[in-house]
Amino acid sequence: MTTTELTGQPFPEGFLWGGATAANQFEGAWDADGKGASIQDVMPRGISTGPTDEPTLDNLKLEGIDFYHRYSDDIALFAEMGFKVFRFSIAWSRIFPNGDELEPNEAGLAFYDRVLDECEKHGIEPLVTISHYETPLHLAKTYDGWTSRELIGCYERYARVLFERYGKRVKYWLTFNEINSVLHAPLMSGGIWTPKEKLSKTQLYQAIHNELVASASATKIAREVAPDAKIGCMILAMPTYPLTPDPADVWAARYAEHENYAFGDVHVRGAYPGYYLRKLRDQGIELEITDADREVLKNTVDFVSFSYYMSVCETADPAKRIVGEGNIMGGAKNPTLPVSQWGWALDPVGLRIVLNDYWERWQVPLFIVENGLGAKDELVEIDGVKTVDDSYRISYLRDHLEQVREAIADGVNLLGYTWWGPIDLISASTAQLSKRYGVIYVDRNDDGSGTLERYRKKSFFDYQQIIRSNGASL
Ligand code: BGP
Repeated sequence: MTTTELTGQPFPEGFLWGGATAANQFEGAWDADGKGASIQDVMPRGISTGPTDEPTLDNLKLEGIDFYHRYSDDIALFAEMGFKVFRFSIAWSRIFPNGDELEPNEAGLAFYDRVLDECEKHGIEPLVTISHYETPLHLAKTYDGWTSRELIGCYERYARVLFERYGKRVKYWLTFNEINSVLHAPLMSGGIWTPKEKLSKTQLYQAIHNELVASASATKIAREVAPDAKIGCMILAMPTYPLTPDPADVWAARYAEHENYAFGDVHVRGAYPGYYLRKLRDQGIELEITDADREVLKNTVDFVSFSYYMSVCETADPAKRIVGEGNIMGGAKNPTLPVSQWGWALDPVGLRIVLNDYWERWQVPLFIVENGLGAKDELVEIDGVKTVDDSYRISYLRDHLEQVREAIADGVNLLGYTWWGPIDLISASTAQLSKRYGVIYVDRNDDGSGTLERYRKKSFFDYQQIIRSNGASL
C-alpha cells in the first residue's frame, strides 16, 4: 500500500508544485549573445494574422518581460512561493541561431547554465521543454519547417547538445510543446512557413510524422547520454463532449478526441493506431514512413504531460456547430459552461475527466504542465503595497486543484502540477500582455509601456499556502 492509500492524504509526498513558462513568451533579449530569430519574433499578432518578414518593434515578445536579465530575482520569487519545480523552455535559436549549424552557440548554453544554477540554489527541480513554439526562423523559411525531414537531423543535434550539457542537472524533459496543435496552428507549432490555407494534408501529416520521429529519436539519444533523464511528451488536452446524446454526436466527439489521442498513442505505444492509419487512407494521404522510422518510434516516453485550459463539444450536425472561441483548436460551444474574458470555457471537472481518461488509456505517470486563467488585472495599492485583488484567479486555481485531488483519489498517478505563467508573460495566441496569467504582476502594457517591475498578486499568497500545506489547505 502507498502512503496515499493509507493516510488518505490527497497529494502524495514529493508532489511537484510549480509554474510553467516558455522562452519566447518571457525571456525577451531576442537577439542577445548570438541568438538567431525564431518564428515568434515575426509573429507580432500571435496566430490571428500571418507573419511579418523580419522582426518588428511592435512585437512584445522581442523584449518579453526581460526574464533574460531578471531570471535570478524571478526564480527567487518562485522559491518564495515554495515552488518544487519550474518548467521553462530552451530557445532553440539561442543554441543554434539558424537551426542547421553543426556547432552550438556557447553564450546561449551558458545562459541556461545560469538559470539552472539559480534553480539549484533554491532546491527547485527544472522541467525543460526542448521545443516550445519557437522554431528558428531560418528553418521555417528555408525548409518549410517540419514538413521537411531535414528538421529531424537538426533537432537531434540540438537535443543531443542539451542532454550532454544539462543531462546531469535536469531530470524531466518534454520533447515538443502541445505537439498536437500543429494540426491547427502549423506555423506556431510546426514552423511551417507555407500559409495554412495553402498547405496540403499530405504536407501537414508528413510534418506530424517528422516531429513524432524526432521526438522518439530524442528519447533514444537521452537513454544513451543522459540515462537518468525522464522523457515526456506534451499534449494540448481538450476533452470533447458530444453536444447531444445522439450517437452520431457521440462518435463525432470520439473522432475529434482521436486527433489528440493519436499523439499520445504513438508516444506511449510506439506505433500508429489503426484509427489514425484509416484516416490517412480515407483522405488519400500517403506519407513517407521508412522502416527505420518505425524502429525509432518504438522509443517510448516515461510519462505523458499535458496542458488543460478548457473543454469543447462536438456534433455531427454542421448547422448546430457554432464554433466557440478557444485555445487553438475549435469545437462547438458548450451551452452549460461559463467562459473567460477571452471566451475559453471554464470547466474544472474536465480536468478530472482528462486525468482519468489519460491514466486509464496509457497507464504511465501524468504531469499537468499547464493550467491557468488569462484575465485582465488591475494593479491597486493596499496599505502602501501594490497588488492585484484577483479572487477570480484564486477561484480558478482552487476549483481545478479540487478536481486534481479527486483524480488522485480515483487512482491517477500524477507527478505534479505547474500553473501556466506564474509571472505575467506574452500570450501565445494573441501576443498580448493584458491577457495575464501570473500570480506575479509585471508592469508592462500592450503598447510596450511600463517599468517591468514585479508585484505579488493576492493569488501569489494563496498558491504559496496551497504549496506549503501540500494541498491540504484546499
Ligand atoms: C498553451 C501554450 C502556451 C500558453 C497557453 C495559454 O496553448 O502552450 O504557450 O501561451 O496556451 O495560451 P495563450 O497564451 O494563447 O492565452
